[in-house]
Amino acid sequence: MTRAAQTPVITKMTVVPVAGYDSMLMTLSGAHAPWFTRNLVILEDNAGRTGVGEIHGGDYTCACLNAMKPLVEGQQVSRYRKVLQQIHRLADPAAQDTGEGIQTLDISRLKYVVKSEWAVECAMMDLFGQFLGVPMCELLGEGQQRKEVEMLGYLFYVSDKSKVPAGKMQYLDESASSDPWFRLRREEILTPERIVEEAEALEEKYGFTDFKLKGGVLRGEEEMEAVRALKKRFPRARINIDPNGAWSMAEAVALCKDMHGIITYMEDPCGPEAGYSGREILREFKNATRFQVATNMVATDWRQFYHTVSLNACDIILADPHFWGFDGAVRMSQLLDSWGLTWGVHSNNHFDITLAAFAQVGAAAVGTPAPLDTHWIWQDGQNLLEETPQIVGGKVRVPDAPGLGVCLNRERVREANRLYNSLPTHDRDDAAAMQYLLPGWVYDHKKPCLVR
Ligand code: GKR
Ligand code: MG
Repeated sequence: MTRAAQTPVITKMTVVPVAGYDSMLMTLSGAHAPWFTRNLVILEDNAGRTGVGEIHGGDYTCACLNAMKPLVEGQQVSRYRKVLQQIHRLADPAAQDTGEGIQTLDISRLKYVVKSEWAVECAMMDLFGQFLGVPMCELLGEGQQRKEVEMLGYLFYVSDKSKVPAGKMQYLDESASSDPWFRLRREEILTPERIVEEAEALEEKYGFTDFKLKGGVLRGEEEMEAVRALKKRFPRARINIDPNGAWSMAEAVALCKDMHGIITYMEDPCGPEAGYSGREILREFKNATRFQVATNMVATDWRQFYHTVSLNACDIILADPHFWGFDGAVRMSQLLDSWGLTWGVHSNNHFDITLAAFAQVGAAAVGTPAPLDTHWIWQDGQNLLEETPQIVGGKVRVPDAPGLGVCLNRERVREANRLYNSLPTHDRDDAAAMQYLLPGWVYDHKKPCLVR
């Protein structure tokens, strides 16, 4: 009798918490700290291969990953679905997780929307793809759909970092860089003219043709002025704005009524109010404006997705693989495409491992995806890979190499881990830096962060 064929066995799972530097990016939640954190999963198998995955940072996610080790080590790389099933069976929901998700962008809840096991899925698929000699996107959904994946230029307002006392929170200074984008991204950018400069620098460096402006910072009218200036400068660009639900429905309708032909679609313009869920309010916003609506806030799991679709509340679902899994995100693209809806990807600050993972998931997504979000342009230069996938002409090329198609730079990973260990806190806190700009500032999900 012949023995069943064996695929390589995972001999070791290592979880490496890492950190990198960020700009003083402004959002409804406040001001980004000078650093951001992530967790890496590094798997080794008995064929001498290494698989990697990257996911959100913080102690909670790190502890969840460490607890999974006994379920991963000793398993064959081909059994990744079984391993994930086991993790799901045995995982206890966090006692503090109300299941509410991030309808009000309360970032303390993001860690429950992010599912740490998807970093394990990524690393196992990386190994399995390497074993089979095929890129990860060929293992997802209906296989590889495209060789290049369109990304958008993610524009942020940026505050003046010198307002934060030196020695308290030290932001990176790149004023001596020879790269115009690297210099600009660490400077203050708070006016429509500066937002246009930001887009110009991004077009020049990465060739983006589409842009998203992160709103929820200034008064809605001022942000719309920036959007108009962008459209004037880039008439062919698809432009959207995402205030993360900061506006009331009445405000959102008033702000958007004259924006047809300028804005391509709206992302989470309003959220829950007056006892109605964000899904119901977005449906009413669509009725009133006829704008297409994208979300990463009201559909973050399959149950929320059911209600979003039942109400026809959104047209574009930004299926972050860290929320939905890689298999889940691509499955979502199949559903959306067959219903005439659109798929995209949401992001948070990340390293280039996630950029490579977005390339794989974007390559496998069925239909015509919206250009994918990425924060990586704010981190470019702090890469953890030997060869970082490049964004050229606004697109990231899917590596031909098998699996995720990447190779870790171990020294850079060690450095990023050293930075992580030197930080006062590992969880995202956008209020701390904000309080230097506006003393006593507290989060209010219905008020842009600089409007108090
Ligand atoms: O980086 O602060 C940020 C963003 O505001 C992020 O937290 C959002 O989740 O980019 C995200 C979005 O599209 O809503
Ligand atoms: Mg969003």
